[in-house]
Amino acid sequence: MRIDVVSIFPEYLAPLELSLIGKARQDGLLELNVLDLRDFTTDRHRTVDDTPYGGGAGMVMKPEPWAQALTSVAGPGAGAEKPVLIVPSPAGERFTQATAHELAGEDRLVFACGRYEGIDERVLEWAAEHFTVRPMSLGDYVLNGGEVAVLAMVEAIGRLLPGVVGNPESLVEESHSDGLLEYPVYTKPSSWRDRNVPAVLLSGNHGKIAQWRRHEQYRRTAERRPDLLEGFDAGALPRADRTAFADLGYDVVDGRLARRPADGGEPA
Ligand code: 6GU
Repeated sequence: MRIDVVSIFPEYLAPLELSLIGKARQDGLLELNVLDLRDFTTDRHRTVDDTPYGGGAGMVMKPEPWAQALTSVAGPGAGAEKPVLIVPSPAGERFTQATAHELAGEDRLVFACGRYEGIDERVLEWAAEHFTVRPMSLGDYVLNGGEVAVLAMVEAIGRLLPGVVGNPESLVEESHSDGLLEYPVYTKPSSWRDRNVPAVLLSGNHGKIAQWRRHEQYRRTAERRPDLLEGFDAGALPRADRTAFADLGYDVVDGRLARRPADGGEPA
């Protein structure tokens, strides 16, 4: 995979030289280029922003440097397929593990890091001729610019590329891989400061361990992220799992989980 990142703070992306992603680049599994948007300006001050039409606070990123930068990355020599242009923004569509998997299947990704109040909207309209444009948000909070979001998205995508994570098994049983939060984990010593590792994990009974872990996933997800359970596909679950969900206040309706109403009445 090839990734290009355009930013006015290229140094912000330096952590992508480290750890798993840095190693993937060294191993040739990932080609990653960081471009400085100011290198695509033509004025003496290397201006990238201006005041917003219609008034209001803050500054807006000017279209010309963006068009130059994006043309240089998408320009002739780019493959037949349009690269995906990801525009980090709190106003974007939500980036999830499913998005990471989807984007990990692309040949080319380009990230356009906005700062200030954002990029002139016409850039995104124009860019659709050369890219599949995807404004993406990490969640419902505001960052000062797209760079930190790009660090997160590139790591989430990069670790799914073949060969990047040494043991691919570790991608299977992790939070969000099956729509649930991960179960709690323990290591030696089995007793620490009067706290014992749950006995089932020492039992050697792999069926029992798998069931305990699944039920811990349910319990944790119900407590921390009940939104993930609403509509969860429970059609094929064993009876013990349905009972576990019933104990957590969820019924199975038409094969899907539904939170039992507080008044004990029928689910809507
Ligand atoms: Cl992707 N960008 C910015 N600037 N703020 C965010 C975000 C992205 N996701 C959440 N907040």
